[in-house]
Amino acid sequence: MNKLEILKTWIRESKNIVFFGGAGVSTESGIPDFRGIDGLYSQKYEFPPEQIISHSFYLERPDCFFRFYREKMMPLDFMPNITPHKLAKLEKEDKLMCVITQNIDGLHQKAGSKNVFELHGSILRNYCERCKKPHGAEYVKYSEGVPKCECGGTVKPDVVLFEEPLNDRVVKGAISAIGSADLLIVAGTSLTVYPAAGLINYYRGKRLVLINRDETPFDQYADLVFHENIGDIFKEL
Ligand code: CNA
Repeated sequence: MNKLEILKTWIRESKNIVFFGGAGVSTESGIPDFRGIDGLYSQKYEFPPEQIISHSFYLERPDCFFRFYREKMMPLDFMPNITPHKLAKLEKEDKLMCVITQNIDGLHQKAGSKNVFELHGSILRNYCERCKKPHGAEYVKYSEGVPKCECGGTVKPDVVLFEEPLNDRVVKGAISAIGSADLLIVAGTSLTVYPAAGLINYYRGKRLVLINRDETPFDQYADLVFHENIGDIFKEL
């Protein structure tokens, strides 16, 4: 049996599939990743992106943070590609337990997925740091300078910056799902950002599938590895 046939068989035989994804899931919708060849890290900025999107930089240079954030991290008009659509369908068919994503673009929900653990938050949620009032993504995207609430507080995106902890409830939910999965599909992630990448160590099954264009540090632990475009695999499923 070839690798694709094995994956199809595993999906057919599974009842508790968990999908763990990263920025590579959205590149086929036109949203650049960080570490792929066309990713943000290959472009040149005044400061390295990982510095700009850190908590300390947000506090020290909020104007510069929001300039970069609006321009590079707020892809509001993009539509889900085949992978989020197929995952939403698998959830509807009661085969997929949940999607765990490091993405912040909301594409899985746009495709119809209900059970999504967003490890790094979402650009679609924004809260005033002072009065906690929620603000829409458009409000942040189309304001100027540092976005302010009517009360004068800064509107902060509900996105986990470098140096910030992950949401405890989200992490616990993700760990519990991975721990009870009969098939774990990991796709479109360089698996270099922690603690997110470490969560796949909670998988106890024997069907770990990795789909990523580039090699990852976890390839050696996977039971099936595809170094291909995710969409090319998902369109066959
Ligand atoms: P990453 O480190 O940029 O890695 C992405 C990986 O996906 C790379 O190894 C690529 O080779 C691979 N890849 C890209 N496109 C495809 C494709 N079509 N098929 C197969 N493989 C592909 O991204 P990670 O998610 O691992 O890193 C985590 C960061 C990236 C999180 O904090 C995210 O918030 C952040 N991020 C999110 C988005 C988004 O929400 N769409 C975009 C860019 C970065």
